[in-house]
Amino acid sequence: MSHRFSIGPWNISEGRDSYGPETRPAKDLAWKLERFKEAGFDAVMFHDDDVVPDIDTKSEQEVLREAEQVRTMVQNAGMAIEMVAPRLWFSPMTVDGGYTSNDPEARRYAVDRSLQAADIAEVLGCDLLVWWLARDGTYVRESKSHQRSLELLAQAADAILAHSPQIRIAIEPKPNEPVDVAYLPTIGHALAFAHLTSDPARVGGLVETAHCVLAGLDPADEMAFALTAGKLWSVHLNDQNGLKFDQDKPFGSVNLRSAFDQVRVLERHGYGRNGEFVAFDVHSFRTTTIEQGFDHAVNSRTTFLRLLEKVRSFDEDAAAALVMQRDYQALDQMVIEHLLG
Ligand code: GLO
Ligand code: MG
Repeated sequence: MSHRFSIGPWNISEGRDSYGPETRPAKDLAWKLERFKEAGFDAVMFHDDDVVPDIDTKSEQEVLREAEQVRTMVQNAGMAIEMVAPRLWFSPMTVDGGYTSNDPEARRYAVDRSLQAADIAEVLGCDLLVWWLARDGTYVRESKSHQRSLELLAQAADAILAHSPQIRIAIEPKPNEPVDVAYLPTIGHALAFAHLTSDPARVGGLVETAHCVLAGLDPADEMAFALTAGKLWSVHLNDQNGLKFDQDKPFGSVNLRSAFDQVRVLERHGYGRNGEFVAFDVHSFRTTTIEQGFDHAVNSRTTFLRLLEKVRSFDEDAAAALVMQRDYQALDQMVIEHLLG
């Protein structure tokens, strides 16, 4: 089976970080689509305001009209649209969180904006709404009640599920950053949370490599957990060098063996058979020029395909025999030798 690849416009970025400004010029969607297509990507991931910039200043009618134009543009570029994510972490309304803010007006804003994002998804012809709950957590744990926050999250999910019968919500768990402690830090939390909603079958997950590392968990196991439940609806493959800020490094660039294990687990479970995309959530280094500003994604895709060959040529029978003999030492070296080629 061949895989289909997905990427977001935010993955070609301007290089700004907390300590300094942009190092690359901004490029528009048309420029990015051209690069995506040329590099062999099949689909685009969008935030609601990637589709409609300055979204909060526009009427619902204008928003949907612009979404229609983007749909045509992406179609003309020969690509599909994988998902839409409401960006609930930029607005002054969501300083204290989206759905779990202590301010009822802010919570209403978060839900309204999410319903609109579901409408945008419908116009774009996709059924996946991604929930990266950036600010739904706390800086000061005593400032919110965990139970109350879970109830608020369930109410928000229910509002979306009722509003858009075609939508599935894929929760992208992350343990921290920008908040100190998040409410849904792992895929286990996300899938347990699904059962607090009115339609658990329509609430699943998206597992990102870096977020698993930040949670001190194994990315391949986190993916396998969701796959076992039939709920791995997307992945954000990237890499992360230990416990620090979220790095979104090229896939396989820190831990090649872990990347091999992730590809192996996806392959073993037949990931992609139900139309799932292999997506990368990767960022260029700040030192990279705009001319090389998409190489990190191209390289991630290449690494995935190289590892897929490694997975397919891995002698699973020999590995199984070593497992039978409980010779895990030999198995360990067998994997290393295979990766070294
Ligand atoms: C940040 C997240 C972010 C999301 C994106 C889609 O840590 O990985 O990039 O994946 O906003 O919701
Ligand atoms: Mg991500």
